[in-house]
Amino acid sequence: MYKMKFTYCTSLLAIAQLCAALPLDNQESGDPFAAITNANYSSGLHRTLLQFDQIASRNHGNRAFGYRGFDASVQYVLSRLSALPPNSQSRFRVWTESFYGPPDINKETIIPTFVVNRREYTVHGLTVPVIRSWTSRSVFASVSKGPAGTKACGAPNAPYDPNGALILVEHNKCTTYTNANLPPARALLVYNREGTANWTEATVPRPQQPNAVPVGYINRLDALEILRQVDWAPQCTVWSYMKLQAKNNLHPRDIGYNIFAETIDGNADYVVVAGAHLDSSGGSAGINDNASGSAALLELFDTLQKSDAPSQFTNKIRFAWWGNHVDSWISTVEWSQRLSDKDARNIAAYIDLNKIGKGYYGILKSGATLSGETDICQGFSPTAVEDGFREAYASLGVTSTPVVDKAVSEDAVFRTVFRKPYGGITGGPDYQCQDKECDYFGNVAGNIDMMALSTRATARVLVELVNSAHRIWPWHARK
Ligand SMILES: *[C@@H]1O[C@H](CO)[C@@H](O)[C@H](O)[C@H]1NC(C)=O
Ligand SMILES: *[C@@H]1O[C@H](CO)[C@@H](O)[C@H](O)[C@H]1NC(C)=O
Ligand SMILES: CC(=O)N[C@H]1CO[C@H](CO)[C@@H](O)[C@@H]1O
Repeated sequence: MYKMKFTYCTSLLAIAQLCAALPLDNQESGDPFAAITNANYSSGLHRTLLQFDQIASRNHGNRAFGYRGFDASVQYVLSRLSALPPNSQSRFRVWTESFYGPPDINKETIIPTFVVNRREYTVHGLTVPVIRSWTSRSVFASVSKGPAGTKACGAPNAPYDPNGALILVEHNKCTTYTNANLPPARALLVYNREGTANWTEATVPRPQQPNAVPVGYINRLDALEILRQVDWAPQCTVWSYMKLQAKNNLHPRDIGYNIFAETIDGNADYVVVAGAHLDSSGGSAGINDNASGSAALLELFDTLQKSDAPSQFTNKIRFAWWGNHVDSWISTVEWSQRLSDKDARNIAAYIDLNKIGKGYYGILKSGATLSGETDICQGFSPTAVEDGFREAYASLGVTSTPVVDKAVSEDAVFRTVFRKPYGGITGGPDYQCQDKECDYFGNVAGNIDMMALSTRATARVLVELVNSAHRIWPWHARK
């Protein structure tokens, strides 16, 4: 079993025990990564967060997707990424990828799409209540198989379960579908019986009474293909997401940008991604939420750009500033679908930084260790990121707090679509100022040193993962 090893020796005893076992080039004196793992990020973070704060002030007080403050945030990050130390070449490749904002469910005809393993399937006639009740434009859930026959119809008035699975059942002339006889359901997807025609919008049965559980209709061949994955390894969770798309794109939509910076050197077969979302919510400068994570990444980028470390990494680091969190992570969802199979395979792990400007030193505990879900089906160590942060914070002498991670943020696609080790850090809920006007620079001003420690912890985890990814995930190696 792989065991994280950190080279940060905090006491004389630790030095004697740990450093003795380390190869020469990792020792403190010759450590090529010390410039980033031991940097004090305080003054840089202070400056960067003030700049995000000013961007919000100049643009109606927010940096929200679809508004001027977001575009200005994108320009700001790009200007930082293109700044170079004198007489030097960039150690990073920098690029942006655009995506469309979510459709307006009040103005447009919406078709839901069901995505399993990056393949899209059309769902017909999804009952409107689900669309209205989804505050977000996509929903992540596991897939499971419902009972056969009339059992699938269930009994009236059984509750919709927001944490339930998307359940596939064969059509059996039910006039109503509820989840009474089913595992907890977020939605039922009904497929046509053998020998019957594919569903169309015109042929899906319309329920006679309001459904307690939302129902949609999916074609048999599609359902059987998905169910084969569920049957293939019963102990593994099959993840999916349902997203809402405009049918005709009649209304203009906002365009957003994800920004990426990836080290030029290093083995492209193992890319450790570290990301944060750049946008704020509508009524807020979003300095803790989540300029804090974006600023930490910018400081790590700057420090790496000025050091020799990027040429020493075994594998690659990719920083990501995601463009839209507020509308259900549409930026990561769209990106995950467009990535080529090769690029998807090459992702080694994901680290998310979210609201690190306040609260505690929270480490997201990955789903695998919470509920016994067996992501090990994929053969990786699902807790690599979590373990890394625990050790990094310990090496910095601070106490960390485990935080339940339901993977409902930018990390969701890494868990459910790519099935890669994921995790990250967060200061926890900011009951006072989240999404409010008071989330301006003053909300975090007293905590910059804390944020700097978290940035340093992130540097340590990044260095460790980027240099060991090929050992943690050897199966992934090329044939
Ligand atoms: C980093 O620098 C700030 C001042 O800019 C200081 O307050 C803080 O204690 C330093 N942190 C560490 C860990 O040395
Ligand atoms: C029925 O739907 C499936 C999957 O959506 C498609 O592959 C198949 O061609 C369709 N069959 C007919 C007769 O249209
Ligand atoms: C404004 C915004 O998108 N805030 C989000 C920041 O991240 C946390 C954790 O993922 C979310 O709960 C917030 O909604």
